[in-house]
Amino acid sequence: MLKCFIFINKRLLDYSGKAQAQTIRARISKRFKSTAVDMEKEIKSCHRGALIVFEGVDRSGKTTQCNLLQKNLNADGGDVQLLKFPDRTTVIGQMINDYLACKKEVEDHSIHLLFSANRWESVPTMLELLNKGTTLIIDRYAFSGVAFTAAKPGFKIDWCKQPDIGLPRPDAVLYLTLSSEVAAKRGGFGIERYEQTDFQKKVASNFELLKDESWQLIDADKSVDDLHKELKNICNKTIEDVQNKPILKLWTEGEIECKTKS
Ligand code: T5A
Repeated sequence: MLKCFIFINKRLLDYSGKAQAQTIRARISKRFKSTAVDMEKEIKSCHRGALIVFEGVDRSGKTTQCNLLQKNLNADGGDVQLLKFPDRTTVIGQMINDYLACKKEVEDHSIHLLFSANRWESVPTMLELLNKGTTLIIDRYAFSGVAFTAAKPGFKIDWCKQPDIGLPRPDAVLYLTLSSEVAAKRGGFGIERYEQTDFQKKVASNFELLKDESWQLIDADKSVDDLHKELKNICNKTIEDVQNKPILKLWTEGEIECKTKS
């Protein structure tokens, strides 16, 4: 395209001085410019979105920050969607909600598998969005699943990981740290099933065992705005870094097959 443009432009030199040549040159430049913009758009649409997970103990501010990021990254021209696990809108999610709100008892192994099933039922949508370039900000993921169940008596980390093996692997896990004492002072603590300080301490020590190279520990004991600025920078960098990388599988080797667009 560029060569063609230079060639035509050279030929137009023969007409130098003629108003007609100026008009033709302007038309070609305009056409070339719009093609370049289209090409840029096409290249961008081939980039995949990033999968960014927020984890942390209860009340560390995950939901507050995820909402702000979705709003402000989109306001800057990004393509960002928010997911939250458990997703309480599905049939499985409603069973989990009743359990968390202490309205129903569910056997501990069963509830663990339901939390995992609630993630797997979102995977087709997640992959479709990632492959079309949408970045996903996820409020809790498989790490919560493991850290919370393994805090119950008789559960081992390794058993707890099994049902989530092979989920899309996050490009970044942003783990918000907050002492359980500060968390307990924040609004609403103690309403749901797992919100007791001793249990949360066990959960926090389990999260420590799940850290890998994709994790970044962020001190969440700061103002909402300061924390947001820090997280937004990390998200922008992650989106940039992973756009041409494959989507990997969680806790196992291999890539997730990318279904190319028609
Ligand atoms: N669970 C989850 C499992 O057992 N297995 C699993 O597989 C999964 C996925 C529900 C429970 O399910 C368990 C873990 C949980 O116990 P949830 O729906 O994420 O998980 O729980 P929520 O109650 O929605 O969220 P959290 O309790 O985790 O709170 P967040 O999202 O960390 O905090 P947020 O943003 O809601 O803020 C809490 C309070 O603090 C204030 C807010 O205004 C709010 O009042 N706040 C701040 N205050 C001061 N400074 C800041 N920087 C603040 N940021 C927020």
